[in-house]
Amino acid sequence: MDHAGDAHRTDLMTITRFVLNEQSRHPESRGDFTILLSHIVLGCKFVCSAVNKAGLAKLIGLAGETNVQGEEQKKLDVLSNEVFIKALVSSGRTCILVSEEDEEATFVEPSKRGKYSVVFDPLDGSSNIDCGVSIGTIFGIYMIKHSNDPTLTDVLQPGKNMLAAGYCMYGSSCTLVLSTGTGVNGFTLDPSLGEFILTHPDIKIPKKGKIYSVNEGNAKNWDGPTAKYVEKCKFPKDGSSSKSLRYIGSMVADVHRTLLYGGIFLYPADKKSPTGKLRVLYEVFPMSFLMEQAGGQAFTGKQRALDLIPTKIHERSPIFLGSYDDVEEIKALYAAEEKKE
Ligand code: AFP
Repeated sequence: MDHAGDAHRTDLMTITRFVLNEQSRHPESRGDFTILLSHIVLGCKFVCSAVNKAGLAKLIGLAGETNVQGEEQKKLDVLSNEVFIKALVSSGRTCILVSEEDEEATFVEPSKRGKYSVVFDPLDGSSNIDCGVSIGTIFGIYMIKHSNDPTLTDVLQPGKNMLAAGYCMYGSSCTLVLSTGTGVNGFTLDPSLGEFILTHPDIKIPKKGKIYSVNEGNAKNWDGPTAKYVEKCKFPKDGSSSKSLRYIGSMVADVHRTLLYGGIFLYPADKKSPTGKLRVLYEVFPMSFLMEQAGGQAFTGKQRALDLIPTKIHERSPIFLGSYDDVEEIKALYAAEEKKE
């Protein structure tokens, strides 16, 4: 009998237990972060269940359409947003919420306010919903300075000031990847227990990868360094093998693969979108935070991504993130271009 294996199967490290363990290393902590996280986890479980039932329940489709009972249907991304906003407000630990779905930030009413602000995309990759491809929730958490007088400047902070970041991927399994600033850990939802269990402890991204991930359909509009980099991936001149291309078009899924297998994910600026497509606060920052915590890098084409100071809540930025050595290469190409100018 494999007693060691048994111990592993019976001594389950749930995400709550994991965060409580981390909290015990900070004697001054009063459990607020654990409470906030448990509300984020609740939102993820709800969205996971809704995504799994979407085809059956006809939750997909256009917001505003009516179902057979004559009730107005909500699109999954609209529904997910409502669930997260309500869960975060009711945690009593948040002050400002920025969601991809809402044009304006939500300022929590004073009686329910706490010291954290959460920036999030409740359902990223939503154009993939109708064909059942992996999608996800992305979030980042900041501590605010004055909870009695919160302002937008509390969230317009560089990503390096985040306390924690993570994503939940709704795919063949439901996986939550989290960093509280001391490495990256992955938890998989056990549907029979309804608990996220630690399955990927201390994730480290390979130093160099064999995969590049980019929407090549935009190639005609790329700038010089991006075009040169992708050319190098396909036709390396140093005798190394070409890299494989993998692109899902759902950032959570593309970044998750990059984190586990190594390689690089690119969403560059191009002539049509000079600031790229992805949003700084709830796409670029959380994913860059996780990459750095896993030993990789994240670069905007000009600077370290986490040093960027956003001026608007829905600001966009180009992003190159992944294995340390692969990002080093693209940084060198941008540095060479800058020297020429
Ligand atoms: P949608 O939410 O519109 O599907 O966009 C997804 C996304 O924001 C991100 O998850 C992808 O990495 C990226 O856009 C894909 O963009 P392209 O379709 O332009 O490649």
